[in-house]
Amino acid sequence: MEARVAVLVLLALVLVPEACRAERFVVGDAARWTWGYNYTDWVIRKGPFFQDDTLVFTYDPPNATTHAHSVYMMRNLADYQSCNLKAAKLVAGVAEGAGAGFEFVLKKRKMHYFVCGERQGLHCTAGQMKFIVKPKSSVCRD
Ligand SMILES: *[C@@H]1O[C@H](CO)[C@@H](O)[C@H](O)[C@H]1NC(C)=O
Ligand SMILES: *[C@@H]1O[C@H](CO)[C@@H](O)[C@H](O)[C@H]1NC(C)=O
Ligand SMILES: [Cu+2]
Repeated sequence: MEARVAVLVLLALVLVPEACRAERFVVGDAARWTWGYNYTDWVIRKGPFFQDDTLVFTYDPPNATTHAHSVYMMRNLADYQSCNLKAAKLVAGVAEGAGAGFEFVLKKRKMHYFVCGERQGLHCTAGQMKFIVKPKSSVCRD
């Protein structure tokens, strides 16, 4: 029985092409989620993104020496551009980026306006901690 299951798993791995699996991206790669990194540029280099891909936000919890970061989703482009957090939705709090980080699965094929919400929007305006992702419909990559 065990062997039969193992064969089935192996078969599934062989039959599903590598290119058709959702991927996992650490936002900012080695820079992680931090002040002053150009995430707009990161999105251009890493994209396109597909539905069911996972974005991982990793950042240290705040202490005496490190600044706090967070993840918010803006409601629309205007709020994103002006870094107006009034109607923004909290995605991950200041302590949620610790360790392996916070995972966000791109389930919907809509515009996702991600920003850091710290310092009343200063991390968004001056710190470049913002980016837009619109996942494509298929997880099959070129
Ligand atoms: C960030 O990268 C984008 C895309 O490459 C570029 O248009 C923009 O000018 C950059 N911003 C800064 C502040 O360098
Ligand atoms: C604050 O956090 C950073 C990053 O996790 C760590 O390297 C540093 O030792 C911490 N400092 C204090 C005072 O706990
Ligand atoms: Cu921040």
